[in-house]
Amino acid sequence: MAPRKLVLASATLAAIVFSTGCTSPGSTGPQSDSPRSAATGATGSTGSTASKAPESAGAAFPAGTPGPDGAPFTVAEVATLDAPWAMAFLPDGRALVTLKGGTLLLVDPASGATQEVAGVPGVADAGQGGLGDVIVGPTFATDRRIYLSWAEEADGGTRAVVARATLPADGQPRLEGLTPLWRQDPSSGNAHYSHRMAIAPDGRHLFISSGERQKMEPAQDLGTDLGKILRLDLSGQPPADNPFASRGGAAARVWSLGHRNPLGLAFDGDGRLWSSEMGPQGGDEVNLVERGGNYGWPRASNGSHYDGRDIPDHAAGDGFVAPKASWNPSISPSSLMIYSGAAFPAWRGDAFVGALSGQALIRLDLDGTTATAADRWDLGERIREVEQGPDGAIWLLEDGSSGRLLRLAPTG
Ligand SMILES: [Ca+2]
Ligand SMILES: [Ca+2]
Repeated sequence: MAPRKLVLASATLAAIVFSTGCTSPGSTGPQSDSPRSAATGATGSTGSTASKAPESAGAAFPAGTPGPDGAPFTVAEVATLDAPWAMAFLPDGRALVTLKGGTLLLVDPASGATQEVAGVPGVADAGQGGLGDVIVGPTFATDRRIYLSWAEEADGGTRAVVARATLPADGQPRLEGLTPLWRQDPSSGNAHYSHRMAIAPDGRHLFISSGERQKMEPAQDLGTDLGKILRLDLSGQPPADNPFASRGGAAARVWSLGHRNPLGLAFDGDGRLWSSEMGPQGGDEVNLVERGGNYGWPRASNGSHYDGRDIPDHAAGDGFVAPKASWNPSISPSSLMIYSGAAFPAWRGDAFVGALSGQALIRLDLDGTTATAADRWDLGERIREVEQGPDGAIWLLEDGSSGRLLRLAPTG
C-alpha cells in the first residue's frame, strides 16, 4: 500500500482525525459498488474542528508528494473521512462533502477542518444506499440553494430521493426548506440507485441518473424510473419538451433509457451531457447522453453477465447507442468530471473518471463527440468521487470508512 505513504502531507496532520477502520481494498468483488468495508471505524471528525474559521480563500493548501509514476501532479492528503461519497465546491472555496452514513460536511480544503451541516434527512444506509450526491445550484449566490440525493426506506424496499434545500450564509451550518423533488419509482433492494445529479448549462434543467436497481429489464420500460437518465425542471416537474413527455407518468421524466448504474453525470463546455456507467462483468462505459437515446442495457453490453452468459456487444444497427469508451475488464467507474480549470491547461475539455475496483484516476480525451482513453494513474485505493476545485486542482474522495480527501495539483 505504498501510495498511502506517498501522499501524507505532514502540514495537514493536525487538522485530521485518522480512522482506524479496515482499509483492505480486496474485501469486495471486482465490480462491487459497495464500500470496501462495513461501517466500522467512524472517524469522529465531524464537529471536532468546528470552532476554526471556515476560510479558505487565499489560504495555503497542503504541500503534496509526487503522484504515480509519470503523473504531472502532486497528491496532498487533506482529510480522512468516514465513507465519503460526493463533493461540491461552494463559491467561497469551501466544499460540501456527503458521507454515505448520512452526514453532510462543510470542509475547509486548505486545513481539512470540517463542520457538520444540520438538517440532513435520515437515510437508509445499507448496501450501496445512504446519503448520495450533492451539487450547488446555479443561483446559489443569491438563493443559497443546493441539491442532495439519498436513499430512503419505502414500501417494498428503498428508493432514491432528490431534494433541494438552502444552506444559510450565517449561523451554524444547516439545511433549511428541504423540499423533495423526485422519488425513484418503484422501490427495490439496496443497490444501483445511481442518484447522481447535474444541472444543465441553461440553469433550468436538473438531470438525475436513476439506476436499474439490479432489475435489468425495467431499463427498457418507459413506465418506470429504473435504468434511466431523467430530466426535470428545478421544481421537479417533467418539462413539456422531454422526449416522451406526451406519454405522461414516469415516461415524461425520461431523457434516455437502457442504463444500468450510471454513477457519473457531467456536462462538457459545449453543453453535451456525458455519463459514466457501471457495466456488468466488463463493459463499463462512458456515454454521450442523447435526447431519447436507448443505451441498450440489458440487451447490449460490451461485458457479460456475472454467471458467464453472453450479452451481445454493442454493434452498428442494433438500435442502441454505443458507448464512446468501454472497459474490459471492469474498472467500476464511480464518478465523472469534465475539466475546465486553469491549473492543467492541457486537460481543458477532458473527462476524468474515478475507478473503484480499478483503483485509479482515468483521463479521457474528449474531442467533440469522441472520447479516447488517454491516461490511467494507479492510486492504490478505490476512488469514489472526482471533482474540480475553484483553482483548477483536481480533488478525489477515496471510498470506504477511512476515505481520504486528496488534492492533485500541477507538479513544479
Ligand atoms: Ca461532485
Ligand atoms: Ca458482450
